[in-house]
Amino acid sequence: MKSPLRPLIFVAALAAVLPARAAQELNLFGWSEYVPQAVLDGFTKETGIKVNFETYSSNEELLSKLLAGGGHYDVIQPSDYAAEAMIRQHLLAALDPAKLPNLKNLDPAFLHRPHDPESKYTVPYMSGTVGIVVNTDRVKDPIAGYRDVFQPKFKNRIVVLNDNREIVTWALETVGLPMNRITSDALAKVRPVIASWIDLIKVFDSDSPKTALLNGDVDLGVVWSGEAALLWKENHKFRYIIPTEGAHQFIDILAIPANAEHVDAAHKFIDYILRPEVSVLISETFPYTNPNAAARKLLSPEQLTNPASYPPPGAKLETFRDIGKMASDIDRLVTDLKSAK
Ligand code: SPD
Repeated sequence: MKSPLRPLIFVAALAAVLPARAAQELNLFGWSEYVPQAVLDGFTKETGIKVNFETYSSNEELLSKLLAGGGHYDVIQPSDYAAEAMIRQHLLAALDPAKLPNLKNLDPAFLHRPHDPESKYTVPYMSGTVGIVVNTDRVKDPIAGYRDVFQPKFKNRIVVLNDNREIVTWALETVGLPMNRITSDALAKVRPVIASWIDLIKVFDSDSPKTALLNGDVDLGVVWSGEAALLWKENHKFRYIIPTEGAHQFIDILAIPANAEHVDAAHKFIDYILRPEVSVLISETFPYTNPNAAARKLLSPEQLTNPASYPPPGAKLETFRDIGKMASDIDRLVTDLKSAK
């Protein structure tokens, strides 16, 4: 005979399993071409936590989605300056170091940086630079800086990142203005420079700018260092150059949004990424500068001497800072100029 308590027992049992099941997911919002699928699969296999992965191609895309309240993410991957803006706007949760024992693997040089002076909200993922790539089979002129790239003779032979802050920064560097103290006067000064560049560019691509170079669609580019490192691995004819005017160095980080639902799973994921063997897997697929000292010890001499992954000491590099409302002025400027092309 059926027990009258049976439905109640069923409901109680269901309630007991539901919270556990809810925690078996992690919503990750990260850069495209940056997190190997093998890393996500390895994490799921070990923890049983399913990773729902969405990607973006710029910090501005990430910020606008978060500010519009779209998407509920547990781990995000902004760059240093975007994380700084998020901390200022109370959009990030403080991390629990007790849940991140692998923090010890990080090179201290990547911690306590201006975007997060106490390293309270962010963990470095990878670092890199933005520089020039030249197909030396096709371009025989000496190329040292932005002025050498953006010449009328290279019209329709250039790929650049589809990133407004980057483009404006190269123009500021070219005219000798600072990349972080941006004024309306500075933007007015670089406007004609950028307009003339836009006329020369064939491809805007932040996801995979290497593709146009590999296909032979273009011969020069201004790209992320990790993309240049992959080109170098493919063929040493693709030379990476830190522009003489100076270059942007970025630290992309992992962080937990203040409204994250799966905070425990998020810590587990970040700690998994900090394991040396997992970090090495990331470097093998996307060879940026690895901030994990324990992982770096496992990299091959070939990886460590890739000139794009590890730029020469003494290169003139600077990181971006949060520039507040000037960010929208930059967006407007480049968007206007592009639409006038
Ligand atoms: N495909 C991964 C690219 C990561 C670039 N992050 C740096 C952005 C700085 N504006």
